[in-house]
Amino acid sequence: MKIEQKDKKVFFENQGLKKEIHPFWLRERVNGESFVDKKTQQRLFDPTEIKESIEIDSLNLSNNFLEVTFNDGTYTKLAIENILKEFSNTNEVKYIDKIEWDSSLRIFKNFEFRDDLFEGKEMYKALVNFYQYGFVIFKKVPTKNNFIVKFANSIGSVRRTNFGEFFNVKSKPNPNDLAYTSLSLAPHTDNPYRNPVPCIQMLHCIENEVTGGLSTLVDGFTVTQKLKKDFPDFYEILTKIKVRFQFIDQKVVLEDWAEMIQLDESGNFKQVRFSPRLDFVPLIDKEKLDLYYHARKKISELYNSNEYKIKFKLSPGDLLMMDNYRLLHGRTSYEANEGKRFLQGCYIDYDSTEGKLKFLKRKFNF
Ligand SMILES: O=C(O)CCC(=O)C(=O)O
Ligand SMILES: [Fe+2]
Repeated sequence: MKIEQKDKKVFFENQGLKKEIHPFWLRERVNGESFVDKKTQQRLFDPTEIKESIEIDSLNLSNNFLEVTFNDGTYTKLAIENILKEFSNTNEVKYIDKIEWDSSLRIFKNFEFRDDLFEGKEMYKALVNFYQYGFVIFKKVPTKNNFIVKFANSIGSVRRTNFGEFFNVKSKPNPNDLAYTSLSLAPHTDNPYRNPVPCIQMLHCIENEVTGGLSTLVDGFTVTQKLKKDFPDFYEILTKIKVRFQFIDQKVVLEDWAEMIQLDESGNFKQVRFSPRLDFVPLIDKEKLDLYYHARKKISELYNSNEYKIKFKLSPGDLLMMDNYRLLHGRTSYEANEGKRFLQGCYIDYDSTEGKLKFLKRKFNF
């Protein structure tokens, strides 16, 4: 890709294709001190007030910069690199390739907590790890005073729900969710009934004295790729039918309709939802339902099979951060009389991790 100029016009060339850049587009990017606030990098002018007949009066193109004077008298010097960056218009985290994994995943790098973790290079590496594998584990995270909230707010902002800012995962009387029992939990994604679904879940282990109660994780991305390859009809129907997910509590009824495998506008993986205690397929044709039920059974078998599941024990101080759009999580059962098992959980959204990652990338010039 490169930038060229001819007859007071600016062009960008990409793979042999040359196109003119709209002068208005360049005028909007005028970046002198009186046009853009240095601190916030926000515009000090309203681009909707620029006259539509804007044209270029003079141009100077060097290796790194484009200097433009417009017919309304404004002048700007733009970095070529910044212009080219806007052409691809892709989110930086999309460049981090997902690494598919299954039960053979053995070594995963852990990141140790320290007071300056959130501003340092280790956090950048941890976030890259998170985007590659869909999860990351932090060690030795302080366990007093609901530290998870501070932790989450140091990456971004806690996403509060009707469960509160955070929730205590322990076996309790009259639970409103099976998470608050000592029963095993099959692989599931959290809160598929919310709109939007919380993007990222954190689970922080405070105490874990029981022999069971192992944590389980499954890569929904790996499993859906497998389904797509081996059972295309099942994949197809699960990406098409919008299922109703519901959660009914004392003071709230939460419902949302969505596909079990949701694709983005280019047909690529976006999100999985799976929580077979909370899903209700609409009343559609019997033949379609027949296929749907077979497909759901197959994906459930894959999610639950030992081929894709990793199992590990969280120790006090361990904080697991996982992508709730990509991974499924669960736990094995435990005997509550044996000792204490206490985790604290909360959610954050992608703007938190993306915002932090981009900030650190710029800070360290990665
Ligand atoms: O107890 C656990 O390890 C996980 C519980 C759970 O699924 C949750 O809190 O979302
Ligand atoms: Fe859960």
